[in-house]
Amino acid sequence: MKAVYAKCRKHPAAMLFLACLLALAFCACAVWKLADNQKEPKLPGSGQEGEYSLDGPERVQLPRKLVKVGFVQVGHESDWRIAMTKSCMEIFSEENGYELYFLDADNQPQAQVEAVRRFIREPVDYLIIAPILTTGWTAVLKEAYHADIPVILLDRTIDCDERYYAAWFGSDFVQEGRYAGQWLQSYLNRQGRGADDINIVAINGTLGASAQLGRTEGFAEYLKRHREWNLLAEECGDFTESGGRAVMEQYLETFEKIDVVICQNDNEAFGACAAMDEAGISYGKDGDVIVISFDAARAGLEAVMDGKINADFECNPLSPPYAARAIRQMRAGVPLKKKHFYLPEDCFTSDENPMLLVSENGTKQMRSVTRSLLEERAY
Ligand code: GYE
Repeated sequence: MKAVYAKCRKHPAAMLFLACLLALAFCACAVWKLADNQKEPKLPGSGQEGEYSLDGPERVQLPRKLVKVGFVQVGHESDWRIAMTKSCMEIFSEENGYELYFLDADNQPQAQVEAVRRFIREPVDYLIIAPILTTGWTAVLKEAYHADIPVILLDRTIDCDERYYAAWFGSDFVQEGRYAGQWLQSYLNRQGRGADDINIVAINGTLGASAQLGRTEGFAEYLKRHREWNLLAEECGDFTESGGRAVMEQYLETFEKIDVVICQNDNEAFGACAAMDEAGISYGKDGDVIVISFDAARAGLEAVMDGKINADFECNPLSPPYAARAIRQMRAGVPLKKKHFYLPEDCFTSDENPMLLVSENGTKQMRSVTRSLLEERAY
C-alpha cells in the first residue's frame, strides 16, 4: 500500500483514482456493517414470510444523523415485558443509528399519553407504543398524525382509526385463548373426564388490555361449548406474580374443589403455584389442579418442563426488531405491505404426547420442552 501511495504521489490523476477506490471500499464496508448489525427479521405477512427479503430495494445506508425514536412501554410487570424491553434496547441502539427516548409507564395509562405528548414536542422522528389499554388513544394519536410523526404499535391493540398509525406487530390473543380451550377439551377427553363437571378459576391480566380481552374471549368460546365446565370466578391479577398469588389465595379459601386454573400470563401462574404450594395443594402434570398459562417466556417454559404448568401458549415479545425494520422501510420510501402483522408463536405442554391443535389457519403441533429447546430460545 505504501509503495502504491508513493507512486501515485507523482501522478495526480492516479492519486485521484486511488482516492476513489478507497471511498468505494469504505462505502462497501458501511453497507456490510449495516446488514450485519441490524439483525432485523423478515416481516411476516400471514405466513408469507419470504415476502420481505432483506435483499430488496429497501436496503438503505445508515443515516449520518441518528434517528430519534420515542418508545412508550407498558411497565415491567412480567418476564415477558422485560424480554421486550431488552429487545428494544438492543435494536434501537446508537450503534444501529438510533437515539432512543424510552418511557416505562409502570402500568399507568395516563403516563403513556403524557409521554407521547412529550415525545411529539421533542420532536422524535418515530413513535413506538406498547399500549396498556385499548382505550384513550384517539386524541393523542391524532396529534402525532398532524405533527407528521409515524406511530408503530407493538403488542396490544387499540381502539382507534387505523389511519392514525402506520403498523402494528403483535399476537392473536383471541386465538391464544382458543388454543387454551381446545387443549383443555382434548386433555380432559384423554383423561376420560370429558363428561365430568370441571371447576375452573381464571386469573385475568390487566382489565381492558387487549391481551386480557382477547384471551378471555377465545377461551369463552370453549366455555360456551361445555356446559359441564363451570367458571367459578375470574379476578384480575394484573399480569403480575403478586397479583396471581393474591387472587389464587382468595380462590383457595373460597372454593372447595378447583380442577383448573387459567392464568393469563406466566408470572400470574408462578404466583398461583406459590399459593397452591403454601396451601398444600398439588398441581400440574401429576397433580390435582391443571395449570394453563400464556407467554411461554423462559421461566414459564422451565415450569412446563418441570411439569408445574400443563400447557403454555406462547406470546412472542420480540416485536421491536420488526418495528426497526418498518422504520427502515419507511425511511427508504418503501410502503409497508400490511398494517397488521402477527409474530410467529408456538404452544408448549408437559404432556407426554403433545397434541395437534387446529385453527382457521391450519394446524399447530404442540411441543414438549427440553433443555436443548430452552438453550436455543432467545428469551
Ligand atoms: O402476556 C404479559 C405482559 O401484552 C401480551 O403483557 C402482553 C402481556 C403478556 O405483561 O406477560
